[in-house]
Amino acid sequence: MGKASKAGRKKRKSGAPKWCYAIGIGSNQPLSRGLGPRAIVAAALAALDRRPFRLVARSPVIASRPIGPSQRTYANAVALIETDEKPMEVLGYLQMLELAARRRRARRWGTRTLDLDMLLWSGGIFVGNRLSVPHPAFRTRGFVLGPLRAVAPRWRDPVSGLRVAHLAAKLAKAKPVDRTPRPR
Ligand code: A4P
Ligand code: MG
Repeated sequence: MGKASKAGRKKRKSGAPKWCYAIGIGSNQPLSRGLGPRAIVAAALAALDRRPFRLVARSPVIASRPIGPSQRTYANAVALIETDEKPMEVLGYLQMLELAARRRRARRWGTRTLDLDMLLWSGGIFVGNRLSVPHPAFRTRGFVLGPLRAVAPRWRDPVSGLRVAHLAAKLAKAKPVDRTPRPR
């Protein structure tokens, strides 16, 4: 972002939100006939701009090839949000939004109407029973790093010490052929 890492590091003005989070959004199953994955991602971006969140940046919505057992193309995006809420509280809100999208946790990496992952937090590292931030897999996924680079290229991963743009370049180098289909 520049923006988010600055938001994370800058001194807090009174009244300014405490924390900045990068949220990964994914969908590869329609909710209904008129509400497909792209529309679900757009609705999630709108929901992430409601209290207690403020949306500070959003990436373009991309179409990406599924990783894992599911066959359907995903719509993916990344949102930067500001809030006073701490990581466990934010996880609670994210899971409420997933539930509202009628997500059923059937199998790991299965088809899903809406998946919201906490990728990065301006507070650095968080490890709990039900939550690990940074998201353990974010460094190895093009569908995360591409959109994340669009909104937060300079945000430094607190684990590797590398900036998002660097992680994205490393991943692209490791996988020189981009097989991600173009957005429809
Ligand atoms: N949890 C721990 N850390 C986090 C975190 N940083 N953010 C816990 C969110 N949740 C976190 O997640 C299982 C549990 O992880 C949660 O209850 C929470 O307490 P889940 O969303 O129910 O399960 P999942 O999403 O099936 O598993 P997982 O391992 O989170 O999968 P991912 O990493 O979300 O991957 N291919 C494409 N192209 N695009 C995608 O978006 N997504 C997945 C799912 C697979 N393939 C994909 C995509
Ligand atoms: Mg998930």
